[in-house]
Amino acid sequence: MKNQKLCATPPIEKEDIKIVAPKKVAAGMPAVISSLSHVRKEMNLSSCKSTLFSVNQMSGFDCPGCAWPDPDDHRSSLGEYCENGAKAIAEEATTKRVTSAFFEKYDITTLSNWSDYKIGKSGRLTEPMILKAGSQHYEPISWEDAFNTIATELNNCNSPNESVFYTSGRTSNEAAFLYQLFVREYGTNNMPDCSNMCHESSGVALSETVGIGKGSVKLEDFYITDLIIVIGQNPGTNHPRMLSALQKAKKAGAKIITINPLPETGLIRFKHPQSIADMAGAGTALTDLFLQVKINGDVALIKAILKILWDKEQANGNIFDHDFIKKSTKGYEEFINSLANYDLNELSENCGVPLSKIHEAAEMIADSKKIITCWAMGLTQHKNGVQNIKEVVNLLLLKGSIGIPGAGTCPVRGHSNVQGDRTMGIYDRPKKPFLDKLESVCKFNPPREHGYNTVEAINAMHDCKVKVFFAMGGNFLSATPDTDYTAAALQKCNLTVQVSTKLNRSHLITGKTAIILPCLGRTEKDNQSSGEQFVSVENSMGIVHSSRGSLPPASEHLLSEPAIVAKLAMATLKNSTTDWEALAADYDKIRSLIEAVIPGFDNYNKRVREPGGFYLPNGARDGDFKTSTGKANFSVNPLPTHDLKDDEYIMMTIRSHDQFNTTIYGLDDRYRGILNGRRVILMNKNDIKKAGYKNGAYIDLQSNYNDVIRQAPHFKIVSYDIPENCVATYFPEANVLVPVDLFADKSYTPASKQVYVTLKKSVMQKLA
Ligand SMILES: Nc1nc2c(c(=O)[nH]1)N[C@H]1C(S)=C(S)[C@@H](COP(=O)(O)OP(=O)(O)OC[C@H]3O[C@@H](n4cnc5c(=O)[nH]c(N)nc54)[C@H](O)[C@@H]3O)O[C@H]1N2
Ligand SMILES: Nc1nc2c(c(=O)[nH]1)N[C@H]1C(S)=C(S)[C@@H](COP(=O)(O)OP(=O)(O)OC[C@H]3O[C@@H](n4cnc5c(=O)[nH]c(N)nc54)[C@H](O)[C@@H]3O)O[C@H]1N2
Ligand SMILES: [Mo]
Repeated sequence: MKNQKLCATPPIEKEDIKIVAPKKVAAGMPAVISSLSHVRKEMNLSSCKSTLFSVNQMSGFDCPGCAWPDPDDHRSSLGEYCENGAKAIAEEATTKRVTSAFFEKYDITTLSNWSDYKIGKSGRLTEPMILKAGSQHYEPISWEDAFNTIATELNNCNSPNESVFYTSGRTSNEAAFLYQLFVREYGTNNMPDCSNMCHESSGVALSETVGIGKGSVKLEDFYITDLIIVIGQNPGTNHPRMLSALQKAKKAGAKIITINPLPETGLIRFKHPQSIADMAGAGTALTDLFLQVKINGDVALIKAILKILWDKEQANGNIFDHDFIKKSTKGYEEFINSLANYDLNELSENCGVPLSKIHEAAEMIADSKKIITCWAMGLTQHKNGVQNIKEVVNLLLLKGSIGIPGAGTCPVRGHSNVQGDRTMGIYDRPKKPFLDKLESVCKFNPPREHGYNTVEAINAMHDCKVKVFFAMGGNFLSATPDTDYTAAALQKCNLTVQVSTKLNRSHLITGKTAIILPCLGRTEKDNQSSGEQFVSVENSMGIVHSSRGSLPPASEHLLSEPAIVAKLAMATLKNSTTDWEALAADYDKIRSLIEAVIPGFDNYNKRVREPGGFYLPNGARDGDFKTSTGKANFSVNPLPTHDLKDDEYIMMTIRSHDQFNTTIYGLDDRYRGILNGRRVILMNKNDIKKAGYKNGAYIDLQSNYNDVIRQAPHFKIVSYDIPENCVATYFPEANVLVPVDLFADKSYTPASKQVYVTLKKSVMQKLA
């Protein structure tokens, strides 16, 4: 098409969105049918059988979907199956290919005007490609030339800090460790990662309060707990295998409280796709009490619950665990006194949950000794994301519900190895003990000053302080906030490099020169000169286990991520003390190095070969809180306030059922009943009426933050069961509205769940 412009944001397309009633039960037969149809479209039958049957088996590969753990004991013969896991596998194991002929045919402007769905469906990348300065077409480049081009550009920087090395959370422990070693030998800590946009708020809050930035529970704790609180998380879509754990917990007598602005189907009722009884019957009701909180009303809601508990404690005693509070915590007095500053009715008004329901929740909590709290992006991606989580910790500490079996913190991670990547040292603010160890074992002086996190990296690029941007996986452009600003930032770099499995928008909005380095995925065999290799990953509960692919690689030209890092290091570093070639040839050698540097990996090579892997040490799990005070810390967290103007709404950007972050599997959000399109805005029916719109009308969205106006046109209004003044759109379509300077205090996590927006009637109504 003529006159097209390079398009950084998902383009508006002709669409025919259909709205039906939200589903009342999750999984069951429709989930099986949906996943099989994805698998059939992408894979051939024999590879489909061998992959789906070996996913998450003790000797198979780790599902590239989410980070929910596998059962320690029994695993079903059909793989630890889940609908969205199957889609993630089909996406990677697709038989479609992006070859050099593809890039000859399509220029980057044309491709950038495709939807993310269409871009992703192009297939697997097959050979290294370069986009030369000023060119519209990628062309093939040899691996050697690619590494030399990158090395030259890196060595031309005035300082190593003029380059940025991003990581996305699918990268294995072995690749991540080598990658950070290379980056630090090169000389910078500029290692932003997807975790900065994800659970960084959890890491900061948990480190300060309980001394470890990870969750404290094991899967088996779910089966002996009294109460599970699921807050700010949609497991039915994003962690479907968690529903089987919730179902098992319910059958063992646990109660479940759900706290969410939306009545998410997965939390209401569930049919286990591997249980014949479930499939034939009505399934299991999961949630006992649903608290429909306003967006960012969680601190108000928890404070209200805490106040009621405190009243009960004063009246009857026996509600708080005073032995635990005395022995293991700090800051109780100050915290409990701070509750007097709040009025129960005001808190109820503030969070949008009626007092009667808050009393019910408090009653359930009062009656429970062992409580597990699960959360995800609904808590972390707020200005007060860190404080949201600290308030959750306050509740657990009062009840003594941490460091004992059946109780504790459960931040449910996103990417399958995002937790492991951080353990391996992918961090812009590495701790001194880690750097000291790296220095003594690897014999070089690692940089000591902090590097850029994701938000800082975008700003630095925008300020022309960065010449080279290198990404180990992910889709930086589309995952980050403020898409137009980030696009401009990336375009100021001399060189952008993406190590990727699939084509995405970050390959199209680039620095002056761009390189694609195609790599092996999880599902594929990894042969190195010493023989076939496997990698290892750490799941959400701190279990490290192996992952071994079984499919032939998508192309003979692919390299593994560890091999890519090693070859880049050899091309770049002049006097490296590391034997890169040996490490890439035999991953056991990488694991030995990890064992020497990182605590908890003793006998790594032996233990990772044991079925199911091994647990990493976790102080909070054992009641040993390694904080600055040596105790678990209560905290006083202010109530966030929202001064919405009459025409303003607070918007959360969420995932549909048919996507993995920026990878769009399909156009249906089946559970929410939104089919065949993604440019929708979920809105309360009273708000629609008040604003003078009709359900189904098209509006343009605008956010105005610090006097910068950001726009996203053409969203269809969908009347939905969401609190008044709150609206929801999908990520990444609405990322263009998320201000780069609106992020959580301390963690820098972009506040993508709390963007103020206004609506305007769209000049374009339905596109014909
Ligand atoms: N299939 C699939 N699986 C995935 C992913 C995927 O995209 N697709 N992504 C992976 C990744 S990286 C991650 S981090 C996780 C994300 O998993 P989730 O955090 O479950 O994902 P979101 O869609 O961002 O959902 C946030 C939930 O929080 C609610 N919420 C939003 N704001 C608030 C609030 O202020 N308070 C409360 N209480 N709730 C709120 C929303 O209604 C929604 O139910 O999933 C991982 N797994
Ligand atoms: N508005 C808004 N923005 C958000 C969020 C939100 O809720 N709202 N969520 C945030 C969260 S929680 C996260 S984690 C980030 C995600 O940010 P990213 O991790 O950067 O994004 P993904 O979409 O997961 O990355 C997908 C790409 O990874 C590549 N890939 C897949 N598998 C592999 C592999 O094995 N190796 C390599 N090298 N590449 C691979 C493919 O090319 C694919 O296109 O987005 C964040 N952005
Ligand atoms: Mo995430």
